[in-house]
Amino acid sequence: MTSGLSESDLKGFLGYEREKVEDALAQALAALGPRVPVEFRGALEHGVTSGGKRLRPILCVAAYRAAGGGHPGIYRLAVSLEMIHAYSLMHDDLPCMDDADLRRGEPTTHKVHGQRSTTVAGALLIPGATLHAYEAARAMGLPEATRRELVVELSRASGGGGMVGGQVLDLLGEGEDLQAPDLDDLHRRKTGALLRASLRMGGIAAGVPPEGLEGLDRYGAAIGLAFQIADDVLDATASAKELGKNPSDADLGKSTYVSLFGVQEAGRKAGELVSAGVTALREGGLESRELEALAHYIVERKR
Ligand code: GRG
Repeated sequence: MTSGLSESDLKGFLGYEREKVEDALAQALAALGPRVPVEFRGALEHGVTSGGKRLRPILCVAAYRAAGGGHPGIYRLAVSLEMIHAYSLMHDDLPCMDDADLRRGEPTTHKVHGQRSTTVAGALLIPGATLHAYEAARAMGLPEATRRELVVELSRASGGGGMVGGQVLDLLGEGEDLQAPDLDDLHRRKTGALLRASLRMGGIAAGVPPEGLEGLDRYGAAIGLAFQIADDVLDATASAKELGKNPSDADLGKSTYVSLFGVQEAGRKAGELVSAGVTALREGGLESRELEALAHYIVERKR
């Protein structure tokens, strides 16, 4: 039993939501593709459709529903987060960053389509995702102020104070012994900001009241960090084959929650963050078995 949903209900929920997300992503690609020069379309398609848990859009949709939203167009909005996530992985795997050959059990995008196409396709996804979020919010009939708010959320989470800023800290931290406050700051930005924005965007699209948004925000911040701690534990305890990716943090000389605290203590911290996230949600007046189950899934996943 994963708190919130039984294991089989969670499996069914994730399978169903992933399918809906894949459909919305295929439609996003179909809209973006014709505006992209033909030679870059292969890299674009590879980066966006090569699998993955689709966690960010699923969190966004679950937050939307928890906040009372019911428009089916939420999937279109939610995949703007996955478009940013996809670009970040494509660029992260490039030789000038982590230089990875393997992602999601398959060769990385630049290994298949080359560095030039991967760089271009990734760059195209950034404004592509922003525009996509704006258009999706319009199609949902959301007021102009809400559309702008959603685009600001996505852009802020992706930018210098968020994911890109965190990636810069990550690159600068290679070979350094980072301590807990620095590691928290790095990961709140690099991984946490987009996960947190996933929750906030779902809430904003549903017109959640301020205390509900605060609950989603605190839940998002807590599970964002828990996600990273779980990632570090997996990185230290599972093989590249099991994880479907390389190189490991140790190969790259990165400080991790495991190098700082050890596997057991890191796992305990992740568990505490999950509980804090679920409590924050309830304090915000939101009841969601799906979000509760997702919080547990984030730290119990095997990939
Ligand atoms: C130009 C400095 C600069 C940055 C560009 C490359 C980049 C932007 C950002 C990298 C951000 C990054 C790689 C964050 C890691 C997040 C993370 C833990 C990814 C794994 O997420 P999962 O497990 O992946 O959700 P799946 O495969 O399931 O989609």
